[in-house]
Amino acid sequence: TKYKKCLAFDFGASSGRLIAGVYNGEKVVLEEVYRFNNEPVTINNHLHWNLELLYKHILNGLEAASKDVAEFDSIGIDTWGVDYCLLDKEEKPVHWPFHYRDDRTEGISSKMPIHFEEFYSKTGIQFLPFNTVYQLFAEFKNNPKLNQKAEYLLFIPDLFNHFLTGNNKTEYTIASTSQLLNVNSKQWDFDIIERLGFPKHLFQEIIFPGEIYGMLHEKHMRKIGISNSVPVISVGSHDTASAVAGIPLEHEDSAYLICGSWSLLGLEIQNPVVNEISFKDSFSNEGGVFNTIRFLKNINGMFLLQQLKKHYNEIFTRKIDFADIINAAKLSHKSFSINPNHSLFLSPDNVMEAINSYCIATGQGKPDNLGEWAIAIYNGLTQEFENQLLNIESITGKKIKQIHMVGGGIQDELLCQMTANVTNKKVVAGPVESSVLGNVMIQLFALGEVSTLSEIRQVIKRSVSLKVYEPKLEGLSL
Ligand code: LRH
Repeated sequence: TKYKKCLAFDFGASSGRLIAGVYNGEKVVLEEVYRFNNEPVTINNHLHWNLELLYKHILNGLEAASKDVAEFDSIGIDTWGVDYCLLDKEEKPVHWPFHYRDDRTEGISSKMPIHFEEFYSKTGIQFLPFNTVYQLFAEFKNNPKLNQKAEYLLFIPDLFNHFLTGNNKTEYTIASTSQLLNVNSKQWDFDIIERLGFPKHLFQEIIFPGEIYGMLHEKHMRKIGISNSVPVISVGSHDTASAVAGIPLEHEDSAYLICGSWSLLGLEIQNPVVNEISFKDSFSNEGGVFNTIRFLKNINGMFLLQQLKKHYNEIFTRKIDFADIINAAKLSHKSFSINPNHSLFLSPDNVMEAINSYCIATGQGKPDNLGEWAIAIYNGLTQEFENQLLNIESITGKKIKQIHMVGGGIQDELLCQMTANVTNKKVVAGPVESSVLGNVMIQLFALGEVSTLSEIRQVIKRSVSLKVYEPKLEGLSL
């Protein structure tokens, strides 16, 4: 069999990576080619993507990949959702894209002519203050000249695909996070767009995962030193869409829990569920690969533990890493719990103070050491998983049998075991690299190597090892 080599760029909260997925007709092996920093930059007091540097990193990554003896067959890019870039008539970014944790959308939703219910009934997307629609509304409000200036809207993976190919298209799964796509037609909802006063011409043709975005531009081929062009493939360019594609799901009644900065908990379904209860419980119907719907809820995630490590190390002289946090949580005598989705925890300046305020306000007293802050996070996350699983069961009428946990966060065994314990369900953990695998597999689909989603998942199952956590009822010990 001829090997295929697919290059996957995955842009995560602190780093971006280029990983090669090598397929031999049976399994995929991942090899890291290039890794770079992806911290936001502050410009005029606002948080932005570090655009110029990232563009350089993309080309450096491709150059590194082209030095390898085995040529590569295709490229696919995924990033987190909702962020976008506006380009002018010359196809130049009007400015570097904002990062969704920038605070310019604060309070903006109350100024909009469309209410949550109506948004939800049309788009099926849960309210999150940073959804593209609120970012865009804030941006046009602060800068009315944009109406003349902005010609194209591209989500970040579209923007990078545009750099590589020269084309302007919008990939469906990431567009679905915008709250501007109609949940039934899977096309732009121009009724919403017009009522919000956004120029119609901003919105580009929607293309679906598995289609070709375009061919790598000649100027890049010359720069990186390759002689045959390669397709840039429209993968599930929303990292969560790629992550779901990359889970070895076997049953319709298995839930998934993607553990990154965010915890994304949900089900893969065939048709959107948009009703009063799903609205009240704030569940999204995001677009998935192969025409599926990702019925899911955004819950705060490893971001909280990352902030705990960062803020603790800024304040205390004893420096800690994740192992210290986990041990301290296990040894904590007192128990605390937070609601991880409380607005205190979206972008806290000091997560320990945020936890203290929350615990005091909810009558739990005041945590005051690493173990107590940590256990407040673990309890808060896992109890929220349990609450939302119950909501999923009551909304869909399904009884969830097991939970597939994937993403970097599953390296934390305490999180996996506590999730099994608190939900009283079997947890199947793996793979860590589900976004990258999902990205690579959709490329292999576009190249004609695999033809269905279940075939994709069989390849993944053969390629990774999974770890099972059975629920234990006797406390937290592993
Ligand atoms: C996870 C994620 C999530 C979005 C958030 C902005 O990385 O893409 O699905 O809601 O980041």
